[in-house]
Amino acid sequence: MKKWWHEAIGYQIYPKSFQDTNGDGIGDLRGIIQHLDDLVDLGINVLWLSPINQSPMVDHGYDISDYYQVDPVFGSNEDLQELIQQADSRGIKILLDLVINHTSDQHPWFQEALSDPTGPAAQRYIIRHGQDGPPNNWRSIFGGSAWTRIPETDLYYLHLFTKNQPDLNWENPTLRQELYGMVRYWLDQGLGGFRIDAISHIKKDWQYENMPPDSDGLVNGFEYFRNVAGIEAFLDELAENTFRLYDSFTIAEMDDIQQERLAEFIGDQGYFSTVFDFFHTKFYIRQERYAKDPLGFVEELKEELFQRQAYVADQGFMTNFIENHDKIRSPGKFIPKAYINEYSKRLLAVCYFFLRGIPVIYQGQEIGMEDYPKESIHDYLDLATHNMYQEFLDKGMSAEDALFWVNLECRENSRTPMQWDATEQAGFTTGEPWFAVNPNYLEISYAQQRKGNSLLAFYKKVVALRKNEQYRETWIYGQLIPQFEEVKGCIAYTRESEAQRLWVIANCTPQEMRLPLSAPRVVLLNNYEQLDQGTELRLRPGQAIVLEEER
Ligand code: TEU
Ligand code: CA
Repeated sequence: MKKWWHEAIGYQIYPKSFQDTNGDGIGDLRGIIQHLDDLVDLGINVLWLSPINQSPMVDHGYDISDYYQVDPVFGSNEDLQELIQQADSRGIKILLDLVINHTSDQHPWFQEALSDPTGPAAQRYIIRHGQDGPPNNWRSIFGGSAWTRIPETDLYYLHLFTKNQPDLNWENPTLRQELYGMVRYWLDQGLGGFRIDAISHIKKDWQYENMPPDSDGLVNGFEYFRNVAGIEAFLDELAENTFRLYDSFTIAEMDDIQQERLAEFIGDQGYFSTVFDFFHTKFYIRQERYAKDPLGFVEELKEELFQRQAYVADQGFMTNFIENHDKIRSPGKFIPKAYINEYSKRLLAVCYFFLRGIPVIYQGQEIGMEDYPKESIHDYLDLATHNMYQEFLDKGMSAEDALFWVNLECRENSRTPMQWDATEQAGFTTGEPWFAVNPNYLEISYAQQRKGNSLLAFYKKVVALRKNEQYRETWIYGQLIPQFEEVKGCIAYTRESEAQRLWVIANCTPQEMRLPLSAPRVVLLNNYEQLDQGTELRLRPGQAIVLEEER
């Protein structure tokens, strides 16, 4: 069945870092409104905002203290209303971030629970007795015990993320209805839908068992709190009471769904429209390995990519992305250091944008923003980052090495302010930015790329080709067939429908690549100016192209 959101081309905004308009150093909703025309220009039609609800910002908004209010730092509920309308009038649907695995510890619900931890209101959270310590040895996803003691009691509450993000008790039917009511409230405001945070964790294995611990006495208990049997009842009820009533578009943050169960999650009657395809998040290019085995990385990635594309094909649509606010920037993640440049950034865009599924761009990706390694751990703000550093130290790493690894892998790399122009603070703010601007804004900025043959211009071409009337049906519904799989360092596939055969070919090696593709084809996209087509196809190092086969 065709759905409106099959045509979605998404863009993620991390509001704190997008555009400040009042000089307080923090991005805001007016800043987003100000740039709507840029987004129209880029060609996107769905805009996902990381959380903007009222929050103490311990996890930058992923800790909500009032689901019904926009945090004053971002603006007002009226500003949001205006954003929704202004976006709508430009053909852009807004997705808010739905954070319902946990709340902030400052949420009145939790404050109520603390004041009477055995009373009925406390049933909204997961509170257990501990004997000489926490109820079990689960480690929080962000490090440390997943339990925190409630002062003056032997009771502990569960938090899979920071201790300021207590997990909600989804077993409580009253709580579930309260959440559904809140979701409907927002859908009534004219949203396109939601990106749904950490939703794979809402069901816990009710036995809360201890498991064999690591050296710190704790254990990663994912099998007890990720996609646990019984979660489907919650998800179905959620969808039935909210999303399905509005034909909304939902992207769930839900990794590790069993392959056989995908249709149940994202099929026609699924709980969500789509889920992010996280398969690539574990891949990071490493210099030492690259030196010994230059193409091993691409080969492994390619194998898994095509396997994923094949198994999802009959079940639904995944959402494809190469960056978000929880990962480092894509150039540092996928490209060997010596080859990070305008060409290779274009190659990344070509490789993922034409896969089967919904493409999403993360703010700054379209201008090629890069990681910003810090000189001191104190320059980082994120709790998860600091916990990561501490865990490295606990494992016996030197402070220098720990910082090296944090710089390589920590999620704050992608949270530096958007680089709009070459003025002070990259045009992000007239004040002091909440998080330091990457000093490379003099070389990499939006203003500089507005004209000419820039990465931004290339992204516009990519989006335009993905939306082009002539090819759109094939990009959305056509089959994906891997090509030249045996050619090392080549990522290539065709997208096929009865009427068309479109080729996407990328030479991910630093050498020329020759491919047996003889008949000339129409070049739809090319990250270089030229293409050598003769009796065979000759790709330059790092060349990536899209061709149409003439039939
Ligand atoms: O991220 C959840 C998160 O940390 C995942 O990467 C996690 O490892 C996965 O769910 C395990 O299956 C989301 C947000 O994107 C992040 O920014 C927040 O900090 C987090 O939830 C807590 O709300
Ligand atoms: Ca501001």
